Amino acid sequence: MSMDVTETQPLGKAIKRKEDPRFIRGQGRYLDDIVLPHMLYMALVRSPYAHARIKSIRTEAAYTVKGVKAVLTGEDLAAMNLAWMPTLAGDQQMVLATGKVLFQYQEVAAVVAETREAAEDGVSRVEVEYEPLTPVIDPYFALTAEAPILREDRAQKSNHIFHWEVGDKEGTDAALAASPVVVKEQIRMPRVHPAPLEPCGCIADYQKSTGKLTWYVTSQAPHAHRTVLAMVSGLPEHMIHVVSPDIGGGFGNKVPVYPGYVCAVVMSIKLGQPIKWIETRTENLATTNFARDYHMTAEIGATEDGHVTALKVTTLADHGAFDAAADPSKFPAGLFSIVTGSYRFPVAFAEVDGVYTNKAPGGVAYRCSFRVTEASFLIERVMNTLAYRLNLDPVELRRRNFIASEEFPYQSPLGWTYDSGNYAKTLDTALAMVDYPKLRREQQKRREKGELVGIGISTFTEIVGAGPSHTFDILGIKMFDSCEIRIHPTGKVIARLGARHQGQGHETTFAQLIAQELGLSAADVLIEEGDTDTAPYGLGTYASRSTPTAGGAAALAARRVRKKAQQIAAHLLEVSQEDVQWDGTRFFAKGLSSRSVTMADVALAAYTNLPEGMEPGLEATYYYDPPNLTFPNGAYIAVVSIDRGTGQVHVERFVAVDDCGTVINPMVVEGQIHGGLTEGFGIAFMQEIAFDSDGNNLAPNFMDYLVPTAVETPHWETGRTVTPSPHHPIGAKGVGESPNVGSPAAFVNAVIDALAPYGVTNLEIPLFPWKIWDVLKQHGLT
Ligand code: MCN
Repeated sequence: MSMDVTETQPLGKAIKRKEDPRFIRGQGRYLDDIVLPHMLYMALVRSPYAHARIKSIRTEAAYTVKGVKAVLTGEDLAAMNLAWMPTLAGDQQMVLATGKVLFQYQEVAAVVAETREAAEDGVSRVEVEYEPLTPVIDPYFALTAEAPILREDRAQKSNHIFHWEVGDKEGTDAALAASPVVVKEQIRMPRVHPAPLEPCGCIADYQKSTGKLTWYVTSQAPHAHRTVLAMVSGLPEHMIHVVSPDIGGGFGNKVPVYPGYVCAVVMSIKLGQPIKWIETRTENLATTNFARDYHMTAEIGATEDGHVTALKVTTLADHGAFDAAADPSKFPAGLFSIVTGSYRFPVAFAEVDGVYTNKAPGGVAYRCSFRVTEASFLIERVMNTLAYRLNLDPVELRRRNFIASEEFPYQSPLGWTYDSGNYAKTLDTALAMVDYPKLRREQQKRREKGELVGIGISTFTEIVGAGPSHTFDILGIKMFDSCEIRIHPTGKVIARLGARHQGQGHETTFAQLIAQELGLSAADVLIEEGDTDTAPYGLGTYASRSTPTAGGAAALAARRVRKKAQQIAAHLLEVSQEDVQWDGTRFFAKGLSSRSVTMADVALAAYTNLPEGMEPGLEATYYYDPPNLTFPNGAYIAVVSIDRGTGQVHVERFVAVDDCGTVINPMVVEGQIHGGLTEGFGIAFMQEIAFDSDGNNLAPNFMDYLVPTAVETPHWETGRTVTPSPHHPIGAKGVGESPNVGSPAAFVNAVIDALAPYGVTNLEIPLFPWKIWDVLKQHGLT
């Protein structure tokens, strides 16, 4: 049941989202709604080739189009020393290509005109002469001596980007050699795209008179964008004002800085007019940050009675033409080292090699996850293989290997300290929801009738809240987050955070959190994010970090405000500070509950009636550097049947039990889980950005890249367990990515379970019906 926004003590209540009325009524203010006086429009010339030498670029004809004002090429940028920009992974990316193009749809020139149509017409008149080169599409081939070197700009003459390893290699090899049972599986997570409904874009508005640049941009991380832009452009950072308006979905796609952004800024400075650039759907799908493209091999050692002894993982990561993955700098493979998952592996080793190919750059985002989705998919899939090998129920295998609740904080062999969890309880809750023994009996009966029915389990551990400054930074910037709270004289509150929501409901949930700490209702608290001139510095919203980092800052900023409020309350109650008590909604004199003041009373006094010598006002800012990440987890069960006639998989049931610690708003959390499960369903069954041998992107539109709609999406059944994070100020863990991280393996394990009696133990996603149909045919099941 949803509650009203005026409820006091709102933490944990299903309060309706404050932002929804404006979105539902079409009153959101998105980038394309912003129209500035004298605004011009930009469109980009893009390469039709995946790999080609640029012989010449002729721009004259573009100027013959009515309304075209200017054309920018890589040579122009090179003359300004702006030909290259740093990526968040610390690589360099060409802003506009010079010399060579390295992926299909790469940015080659920018055309600015009075209308979008004229800009696009201008684009069609720019003449680029290319000499096609052999594209490198297969990442394994890219590492061979026969492969051409793609990045001629780099000192290192190889397509190899990085090698990263973690854990005890010798110990793992020895443990595997000594293990009575070893299973080995190759698992690929193909390239996918987060496909937000609103593509990326910006308006650069440079005012010559003041020298100030206002940059409206679809940004999940406005402060980081400001800093990167300052680094790239040389503009002083305080003269850049980034405004991230309402965002129509981000899912990690709006974390990086894209070449079009830099071109728009350069053009605005050059022409002294605002420049709007918004991608087309194809530009978004074909050039902006994709995710996955991990080619993984895992070996698990175990005893005959099903206790795991070691895990070894080898991975090739295809990063495309430029390493633009938004991974924290100490972790070129993101948080992949969570790959030991929920299980007590005595020893483990993981290594990842990054490689360049002629594909669009990127490599991390899709409900972000910083490679946790890849890691969870791998371990949950290979644990399934181990269960078949041992002839053990996958539930039983998991039970035998779970980290026990009393073992937390748990030190994983790959370096993480898991904060808290009760995996057995979470799994038991999910099993009870499906009545597992009954479900297995029914499966048996249906199998006997010739039906292909499968049950898939995934009991994953997430790692979220990239923040602790001793461990995390992006381009050297520490990943703390922040909140500033001001209480006005009438007791109304404005709170600004360094996070930037894109649909996650922060206007409601952070209002609830702050209201709870201040004894107010969520209606009394206005949340503002996304404006760098007003919000304190923060690293933004991705990696489910807002609750663990900005949420921690919000709670602690509120407590800081309350501390001052207590001093003012003592003055109003005419008692000493030690004799003031707080009961959650008011301050009262110890032992005298009839003498009390509310936060609103205190707020008025903060501006009108202060104790002698006290600074007026009631506000505080907190920069929260969390001591650790948070480790949400869940148990997911999928039940599927396969149509023998078509290969179509029908998801009959899906039960998701999540533990994200203390819940701020159960309705918002449920919404996050529904959204993430739907994306996980898309990854398992519908989506792949594939390339042909010439490097042509085969899915640069919604005809070929499928996003689940209400028609395909299964019905989700959700449940919850709560194990608070011991180090977070309110015990909350992040949740946004969990369903996307945990669900793909449950789906695939269920399909494999349906086919396991016929000897199938591995299938490569996405499980398109035609792929399943081929498998059915091979096994005589059609
Ligand atoms: N929440 C809560 N109690 C908890 C944990 C979270 O009530 N214990 C609430 C939060 O307060 C917040 C929401 O759930 O309102 C998600 O919180 P959190 O897990 O902290 O994640 P973020 O806010 O940092 O969002 C990031 C995450 C990621 S990484 C992507 S990508 C993503 C996502 O969330 N992109 C989204 N969810 C999305 N949802 C929408 N609608 N659009 C996107 O682009």
